[in-house]
Amino acid sequence: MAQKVALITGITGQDGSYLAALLLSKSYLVHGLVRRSSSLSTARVDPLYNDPNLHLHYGDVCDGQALSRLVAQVRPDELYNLAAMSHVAVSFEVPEYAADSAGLGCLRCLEAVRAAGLGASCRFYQASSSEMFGPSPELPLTELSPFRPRSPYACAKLYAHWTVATYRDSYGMHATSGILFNHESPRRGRTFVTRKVTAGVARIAAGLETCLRLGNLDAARDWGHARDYADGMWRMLQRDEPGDYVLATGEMHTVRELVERAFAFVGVEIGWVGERGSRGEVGVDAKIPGVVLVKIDPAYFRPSEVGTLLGDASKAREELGWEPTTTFEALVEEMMRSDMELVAKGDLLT
Ligand code: NDP
Ligand code: GDR
Repeated sequence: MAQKVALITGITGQDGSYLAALLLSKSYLVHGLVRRSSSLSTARVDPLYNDPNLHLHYGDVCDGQALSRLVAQVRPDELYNLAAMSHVAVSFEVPEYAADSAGLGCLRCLEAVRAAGLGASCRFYQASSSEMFGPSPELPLTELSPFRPRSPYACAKLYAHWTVATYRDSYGMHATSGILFNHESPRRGRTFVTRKVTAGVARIAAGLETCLRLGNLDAARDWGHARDYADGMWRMLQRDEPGDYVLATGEMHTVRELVERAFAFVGVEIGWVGERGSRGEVGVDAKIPGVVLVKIDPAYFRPSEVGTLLGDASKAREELGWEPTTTFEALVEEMMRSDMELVAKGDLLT
């Protein structure tokens, strides 16, 4: 059988690195799109660098011409579009760029596939997001739940999501959207709340920092492990029929629980005092006697917030045989362990 060829945009990100490793382990030829920056951005894929089946190319999903050239050159059997400005809070500061990368980026990928004459052969995966649901009165959320996006990021992702459905219906393309709930790992960027907390607590335990500054502690998310979700992406493209699939654990935890669990890992039991972290409340929130460990900082509140997100992945379980394998407790433990090791090696000094 001919070797399968995959192209991953966003290969340098958390998910891209897990997906690349998975596809290489399945003997794919993997091409990755790397956004040029003044400093190296390939740390997450460095361990794969010497694999002869991995090829990295400079490009940008905001540059349609270069993208089209690359797709025509590598002629992928599977294209995974993971590239995006992926930070919800930051999207309020750079809304146009969020729309360009997360929204139009998807359109450019689909057009590049069509322009290369691969519309009938290339299977396409779009990284859709649970943020598209926004605040919802009914939980858990499924593929059929209504969308109420509440951030420039979510609006851009919803544009991409409907574009995928439109190309599927209009041109018969094998175009699939994975509506993924939050997934984390030791490779998560440090400005996302899970990694901010585990890296922060590891630094506090080592005496490198005194206090964590956080926003809405009452926000609740359905947190899974990125490795499981990369496996789900691949499974979606192995189906004969394209479609939409929710990937989620079906369990929801608050940021407060995350903080408590991370501190418990280093043997610190924190008591909560003062204000409870609702919008606009500023002040001391958690401490052990005499030591303030968590402060609520209004800088980390968003202009509009999605308070709770909980998913129902029944369709993925039934049609893809997909199962999340990592519990919230195990996830926090793995991230804490990894950040403690990085601190010990002197790799988390700032
Ligand atoms: P990351 O932020 O870790 O990675 C994003 C990737 O996109 C990076 O490789 C980044 O490059 C790249 N990128 C950003 N802008 C551009 C651009 N203009 N052109 C080319 N590449 C670009 O995100 P994740 O790995 O966590 O997520 C992957 C995708 O899945 C994203 O689209 C995200 O929005 C979506 N998603 C993520 C979820 C999660 O919980 N992790 C849940 C649902 C959806 P660089 O390294 O240079 O910054
Ligand atoms: P999210 O992830 O916005 O869900 O988007 P993030 O970890 O940024 O926030 C989760 C929740 O925690 C609250 N929060 C804080 N968040 C951050 N970043 N920093 C803080 O200090 C803080 N304090 C409280 C947030 O308000 C929020 O409610 C992620 C991204 O990966 C998206 O790309 C993806 O689409 C969605 O998950 C599903």
